[in-house]
Amino acid sequence: MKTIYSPLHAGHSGTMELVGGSIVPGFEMPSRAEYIRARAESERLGPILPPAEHGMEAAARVHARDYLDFLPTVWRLWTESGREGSALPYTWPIRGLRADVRPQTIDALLGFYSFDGGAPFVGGTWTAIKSSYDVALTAAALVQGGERSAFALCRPPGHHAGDRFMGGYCYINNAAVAAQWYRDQGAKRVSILDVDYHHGNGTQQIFYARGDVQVLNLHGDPMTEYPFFLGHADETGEGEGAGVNVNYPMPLDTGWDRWSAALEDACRKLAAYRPEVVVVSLGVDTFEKDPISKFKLKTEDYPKIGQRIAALGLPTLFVMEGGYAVEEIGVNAVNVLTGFEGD
Ligand code: Q9C
Ligand code: ZN
Repeated sequence: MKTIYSPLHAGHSGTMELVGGSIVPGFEMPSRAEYIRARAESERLGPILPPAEHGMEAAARVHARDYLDFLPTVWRLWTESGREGSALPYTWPIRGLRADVRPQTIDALLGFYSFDGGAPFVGGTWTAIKSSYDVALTAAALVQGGERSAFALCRPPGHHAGDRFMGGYCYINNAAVAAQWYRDQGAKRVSILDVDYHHGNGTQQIFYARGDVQVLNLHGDPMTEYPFFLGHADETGEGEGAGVNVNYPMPLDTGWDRWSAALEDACRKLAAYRPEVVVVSLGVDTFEKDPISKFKLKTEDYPKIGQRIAALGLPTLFVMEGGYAVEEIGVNAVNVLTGFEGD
């Protein structure tokens, strides 16, 4: 399997985030992608290739233009207003406030275009976001071109980003962009299987009323786990998308037995949908030693995830999402991919 990787992710570094009342160094750090790249290399997963540059048209198929236009301007607006450190929002237009009026100053715009304070900007952030998007589309094209699978080593991740908002370390929803791109290339139906520990609220929001992109999510129960406000089992889609969104919220301490039963059910629903291509939102923050998550998957479980997905017998694009046990992230992520390939 080919891996698409860009070193430009590394400029998105030194971010800070709010955890339990303290501002601390961001868990979503550059070494994550480097551990994965190194492991793909040492396991001889396949060639590691750079992305081709893409225009923003494919992003505009799932994100609002005004949101996409805002992202490259954030750091300039932030520094022009005399700030240092990570650009972060602190006010959001929730229930009872006006979300229909676009404000004019950077602090307000950051809140207007986000759902939490978990998507910081530093000087290299936009370049990293753009490289991650290019990685996703370049890998997507390999599968479109006839390869059975490809690995988009995306950083930053994407599945929390919705049509007009960032959050949870995510800015452009790489998996959603790729799924839409397959549709635009002629695929009649596409499935997104999200195995990240956190619910992919952005992906669900983007496709919720659509019947042409199935979204299946396995994740920590939002009653007690981030992102808290989406991901319940009764969210099954609406309109044309009725029945095409499937959530598997699971309790803390979920291990392989329960998690793999959910994966089995998801894979059956996926097969019944008969997609032409599968996009896997590949998070490995389900790992027992993940510092911000509460599932109990073990390193030896990850190849079994890949094997089950391979058994679907469908062209498959893997898009990297979360995973914060940095030293083990490479082994766990690549285990899914080698499991898929059957070695
Ligand atoms: N600031 C992904 O795995 N944690 N995102 C919030 C308090 C947010 C995870 C902690 C976790 C986001 C792609
Ligand atoms: Zn996650």
